[in-house]
This record gives sequence, structure tokens and C-alpha cells, in this order.
Amino acid sequence: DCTDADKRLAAEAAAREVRAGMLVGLGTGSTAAHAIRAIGAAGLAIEAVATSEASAALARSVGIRVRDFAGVARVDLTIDGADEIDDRFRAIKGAGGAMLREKVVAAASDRMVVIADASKRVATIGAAKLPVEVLPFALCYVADALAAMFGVVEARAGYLTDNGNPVLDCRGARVDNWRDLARRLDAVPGVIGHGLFLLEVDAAYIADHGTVTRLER
Ligand code: DER
Repeated sequence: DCTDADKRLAAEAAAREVRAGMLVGLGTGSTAAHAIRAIGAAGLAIEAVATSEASAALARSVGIRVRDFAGVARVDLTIDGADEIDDRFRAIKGAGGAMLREKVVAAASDRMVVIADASKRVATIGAAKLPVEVLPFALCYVADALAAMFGVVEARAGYLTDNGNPVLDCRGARVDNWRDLARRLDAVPGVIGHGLFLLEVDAAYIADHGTVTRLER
């Protein structure tokens, strides 16, 4: 379908930024999977770190050398998808549940590029659910604390992240300042990750019915 064709187009355009010798951060999700396949096909002498076990496995299957991120402090270029990305390069991520590792790798990256089909492009983020990764010990306490910030807080049924933690999907944020909300989320003991990417994104490749546009922050 044309959405997947657009995802692939955006992914392949971003993959052309990869150079031999780079340490590349590999995102998670269906769009990032296209980037992983394109990077593998290019056969460049690179190394990679992955933001999920699934992306690590896919990368290895296409011949990319994957390192354990635990031994890495800096990444040259990360390519990753998003659920929403707006005019100010703010993104909501985490539909695939990888947002904690994705945010760490994005923060460690000299350049972080989002790839997406046009359906992810919004004027202002906020329609997409905001996934929050929670320490199991704190699940009930955190759900209660988040109920004061969001209209709807629901546990992602039967799901644990690669880190072994549950996820609360939140909607209807009672706030008009996303930076303030991110600060309040980070201040709740037991919240160990969330899908608000307000500062990490440097550029975006957006594909719309066969045409890719590169946007720079
Ligand atoms: O979970 C994530 O943050 C992924 O990047 C995801 O949200 C995008 O997935 P998609 O490329 O399959 O839409």
C-alpha cells in the first residue's frame, strides 16, 4: 500500500546519510525496519547499535554488525520512526514500546533523524497516545499520579518492554506546555521513560505519495 511505500521511501532517503566508519543507531518499528534493510543492502563498513531486540535481530539478519549499546557513549547518526512529529521537530514515540532505549540512543547521537510517512506529520503533537514506561514496583502509584495529568491512563495489556517493564498509554494531557509535562513526568518516582521527544530530533524525512521532503531543525 502507498503508506508502506512512503515509509520505505523516507527510510531509504535517510539511509543515504550513512557513511563507512559510522556507528549508526537503528530505530524500532516498521519504518525503521525499512531503514535497517536499506543500510544492510548498502553493505558499508559500519557498526550499529539497536534500540530494541527486534531491530538488533533484523540488523544481524541483513549483515549489519550490531554492538551492545551498554559499551557505547556516542553514536554518529540515529535513524528512527515516530508516531507524531510536528513543525517544531517535537515527536511522540513509543507505539512500538521502545521509547526508553530509543531516547537513550537518540541522546547519545550527534545527529538524530526521524523517518515517517506523511500521516505522522502534525502541526502540533498531542493526538497520539503518550506511552510511559514504569517500574513494575511502582505501577499502581505511577498510574495514580498520571491520572492527575491525563484524562485517560491505561495499561498496555500483556506487554513488557525489552527492559521487562510495563507501559501505561496516556491520552488527553491536562497541560498546554509539553516541556512542563515532560518535567512533571520525569519527576514521578517510578517513571523510567516516556515517548515525549522534545529536543532529540535534528531532522526528518517525510514521504507523501512518492515524494520525500527533508526537513532540518
Ligand atoms: O515505537 C516507536 O517509537 C517507533 O518509532 C514507532 O512509533 C514508529 O513505528 P512505525 O514506523 O511502525 O509507525
